[in-house]
Amino acid sequence: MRSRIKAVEDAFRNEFDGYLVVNPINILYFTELVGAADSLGSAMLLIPGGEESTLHIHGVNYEWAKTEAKNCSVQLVKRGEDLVDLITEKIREMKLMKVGFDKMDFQTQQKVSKGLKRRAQLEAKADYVWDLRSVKDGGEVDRIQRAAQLTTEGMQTAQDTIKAGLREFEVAAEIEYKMRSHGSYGVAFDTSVASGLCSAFPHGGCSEKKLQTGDAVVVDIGAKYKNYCADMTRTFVVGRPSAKQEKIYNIVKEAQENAFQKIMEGAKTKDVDAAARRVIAKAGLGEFFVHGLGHGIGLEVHEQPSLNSTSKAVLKAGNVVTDEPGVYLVGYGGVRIEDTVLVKRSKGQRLTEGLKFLKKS
Ligand SMILES: [Mn+2]
Repeated sequence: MRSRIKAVEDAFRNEFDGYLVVNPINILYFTELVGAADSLGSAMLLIPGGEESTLHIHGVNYEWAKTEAKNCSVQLVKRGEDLVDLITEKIREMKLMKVGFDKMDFQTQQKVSKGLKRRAQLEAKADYVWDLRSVKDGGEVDRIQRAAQLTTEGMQTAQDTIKAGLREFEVAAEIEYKMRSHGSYGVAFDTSVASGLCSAFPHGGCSEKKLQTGDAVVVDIGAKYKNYCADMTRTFVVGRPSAKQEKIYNIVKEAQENAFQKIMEGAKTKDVDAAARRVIAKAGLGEFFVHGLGHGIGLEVHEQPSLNSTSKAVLKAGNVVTDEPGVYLVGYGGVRIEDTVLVKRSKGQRLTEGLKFLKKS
């Protein structure tokens, strides 16, 4: 398999003679390091087209990176050395004339530009990286699939646990314990167990509120496996759902399925969004579906492509996206159903699945 660094070299070749990766998550992507991006500290990966790439990294992470990083050499940034000066020097030494980068704060950019003394041009351009990251290779799909299985197990626990009198955080604790004890590396985002009126807030969070009979409970969770995330939402009702709850639930379920049927290579993301929106609008609830249908997912919970009414993206085989329509009635309650879906040639494949019905107990 072609390394990710080779792939980005091929992509930037006509525009740049070098590329600087600064965003820590992109560094994890190219070096295939498994670890938390925020513990990576400042590090920079210089990819000079055609020559060996070098990860410049501080002492605290040096030995780890030297052992684990793939596709590049690893160079220690010694105590007292300045990473930015070092990179600038390297660019000059290698006589790179036009260098692209993914993300850099303004001060750093100024410093590099000044150090280059107009001998080389520096330009922000990250599309190459987002495009590459949006199409998952086999190893990435395996990891997301594992994260999705763990997430589905967590959701099963939510369904088994939810009952009147429990607090939202107690349900969250059971879910996280299940995912973690079965192999999750952590949570992809804060576990959300939003009950009653809070279920009408798309990012309802999780509080010390007690679940009450009749509450809708929107559970939005994600496990993480070797850096890769999954994302799943189900809506439960404490006790017997009312006719109105059941009706709204079935509309959202139909919307989610309708969009799912459209997911395949070549589909316009705005058409997939429209397929869900149409069902909800037809039921007269269009104004209460207040967000886009979904988002790409991988090393981050939200990445390319976006699935919404203004998105210009077209699905590619290997994208992994969420399908998550919702209806939110403020002052009443909300329903959202979400799965993580792998895009294939002629269909989508749900990586999270099951539990498609309201809890009745
Ligand atoms: Mn989501």
